Order: sequence, then C-alpha cells, then structure tokens
Amino acid sequence: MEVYLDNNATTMIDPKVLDEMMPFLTEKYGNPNSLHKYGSATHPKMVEAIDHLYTGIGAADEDDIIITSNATEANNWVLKSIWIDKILNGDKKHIITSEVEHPAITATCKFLETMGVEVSYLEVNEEGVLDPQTLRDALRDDTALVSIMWANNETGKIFPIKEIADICKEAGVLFHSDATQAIGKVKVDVKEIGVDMISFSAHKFHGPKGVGALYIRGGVSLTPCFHGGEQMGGKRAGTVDVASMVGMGKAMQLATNPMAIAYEVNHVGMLRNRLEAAILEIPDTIVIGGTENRTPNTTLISFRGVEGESMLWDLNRAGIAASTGSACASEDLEANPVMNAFGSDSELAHTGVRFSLSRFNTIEQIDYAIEQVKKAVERLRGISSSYAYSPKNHVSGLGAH
Ligand code: 7TS
Repeated sequence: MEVYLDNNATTMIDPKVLDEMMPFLTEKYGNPNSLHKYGSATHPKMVEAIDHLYTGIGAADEDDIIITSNATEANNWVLKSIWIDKILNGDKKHIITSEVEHPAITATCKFLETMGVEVSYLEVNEEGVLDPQTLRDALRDDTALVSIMWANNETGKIFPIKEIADICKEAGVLFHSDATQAIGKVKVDVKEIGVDMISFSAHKFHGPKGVGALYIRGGVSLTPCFHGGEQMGGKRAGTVDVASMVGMGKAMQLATNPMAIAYEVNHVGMLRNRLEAAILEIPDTIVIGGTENRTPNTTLISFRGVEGESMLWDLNRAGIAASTGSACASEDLEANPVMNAFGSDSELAHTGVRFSLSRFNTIEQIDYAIEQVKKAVERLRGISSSYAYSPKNHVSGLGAH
C-alpha cells in the first residue's frame, strides 16, 4: 500500500484544482495584460481566483493580496522591504522573530544581520510556542517588525496569534505571520486577528507548486520586491502565471470554506489521533510539544533509541512517506533545530518523525501505517546497541530538558 504522510512538505494537487488550471495551460494562453481577446479570456477566472483568496483569509477590499512564486518569496519580500523602508531609510534597527520559524524567515534574518540589522530570535516555551510575555519583553522603541509563524511546520503547534497581534498593535509595530502551515488546517481570518501581513504557498493546501501570496493590510506600504511591468499594481512585476493563480484560488476555496475546515478538524484530526494513539502504545515514544493546540493533521513523534532517518528508510520501503522534519533541511543529518529549540535532549533531537496527513488519507492507510511503524521500531531497536527500555522514559509530553 502507498501512504503519503508528508503533507507539510507538499500536498497532492486536488483533481478539481487541476481541472480549473488546464484551459490556461492549453488554449487560454494569453498574457492577461494584452488588449486582445486572448488576454481578456484570462480575466474572469483571475478575478474569481482573487475573490477566493480574499474570502479564504477574510481580507477586505482595501487590502492587497499579491501573487508571488511561493511563501519563501513572500517572506523574503516582507523582511527585505521592511529593512529598506524602516531601517535603511528610517530610524528603526530591530526585527523580532522566533527561533522555530522556517528557514525562509530565519535565513533571511541571518542575511539581514550581515547588513547590520539587529534580530531577536525568541525562544519558545515547553509547549513549543511563543509565550506572549517573551514578545512584550523583547519589543524595543526601534523594533520595525515582528514576524511570527501562525502554525509550526514540524509540530503543527498553533501560536497565540491573536495575543501577538494585539501586543504588536499596542506597541505600534507591524506584525507579519508566516501562515503557510495554517491555511486549510485552521481558520485563518486576517481581520479577526488583526495581522498586517501573511504569507502562504498554494502547494501546502492541494494547489500547484510555484505559486503563493502575500496579504498586505490596507494602509501598509512595502517597497516592491520586483521592479518592471505594472503587474500586481506595480508591487510585483512579471507576467502572472495565470494557471497557477487560478489553481491557487480554487485550492483556497476548497480548503478554507467552513465545511472543509470542519472536515479537517473532524476527519483528518480523527485519523491523526488514531495514528498517534497507536504509536504512543509503543514504549518510549513521546509527542514533541505535547498534543494541545495543534493543526489537526500533524504529529511529531520521538522514538527513543531510533534514528529518525533510519525510521524513514524502513517506512519508505513499506510504501509510507513521512519526514524527520522540514524537507528543506532533510539533506543534512544535523539534529532537528525545532526539537533542539524545545530543549529536547540531544539524543531525542535525532529521533523525531513527522507524520502530516491530508484530506486524501483513508483509515485503511492509517491502520497500515500503524502496523509498519510498529514493525520498524521493533526492527531498529533490535539492532540498536544504545537502546534499553526504561519505564521512566515512557512519558508523553515534552520529555527531558
Ligand atoms: N513557511 C513555512 C512555515 C513552511 O512550512 C514552508 C515549507 C515554507 C515557509 C516554504 O514554503 P515554499 O513553498 O516557499 O517552499 N515547509 C516545508 C516543510 O515543513 N517540509 O518541507 C517544506
């Protein structure tokens, strides 16, 4: 059986999304900026796509949603524009983020540090989320931006985004959130939360790869990321990939309507809980960050005495795709930085396996995965000289600091 449980890395494209895209990859190939009928033939579906994006995240007419190539571009844009606008050309010096952001944020911040920007990488608490008080303590008069993720890609932990937004508003500091792992998994309503900017990628919610967006609240201005033509109101030049944009709009509609979110919470959540509960019956397993306040599709589980990578290979042979953490970092066998950030001991930091589900998984697949995980753990612990079962290790929650 084939079981894909790496949906936080990417998702399969929904066939309904592909259907919407196909005409724009074939006969409707016009450039939307052309004045002839080939150009105008793209307009109705582009307008529809934008409508789906606005509805999906609760944006208002005065706000902007700019199509980008992915969340990485959107994140880079925000950080680099704030640097240009408020630090190079303003009187601010400081950016705040967390230590468990995706590299699209942390690597960009590291780059900005080489340009003289001061960055605070806030620690997360034992639950793996930012304590609002930590943010209050870190804010300075010269803070230009706070960028904190909506939900973590490795653990699925949901950050206290409303409190963070309120603190930023009170301090008069712009607040950006990388919502890449939140869209389609939990309700993302930019107005309800009061966030200034959010980033996301379509391929995380059954849309195509290579397309994403940056939401910018009305009244917030950012230096354009690409200069050139007048596309996207001059804020992001370059001919729009119509098929991808239409696909992202459809994917957003399918993933964020209230029925879809209810299905994610109830059905996908039930499958995740079934998988997790069965795995936790194996001695010496823990859920990193605990089980509260997570996206319904994700669990990051540590199997003491089992290298995460070895586990992945065994599962791969059995037809199951999982991850040791972010695929963007999976080439090197460094301990998982997110697990390190949680204060897990160094042995545990190498033993995390992330299972991330989607609405396309079935109960049969999950039961097969449970069986194969149990087999893999038994085999790998059997050949591991360092593993010795100890009842004190059989805890759920965070584990040792
Ligand atoms: N932000 C977050 C929170 C992410 O999880 C990812 C991808 C990105 C940004 C970058 O998305 P892209 O579409 O621009 O590449 N995260 C992962 C992951 O967890 N495993 O593989 C990719």
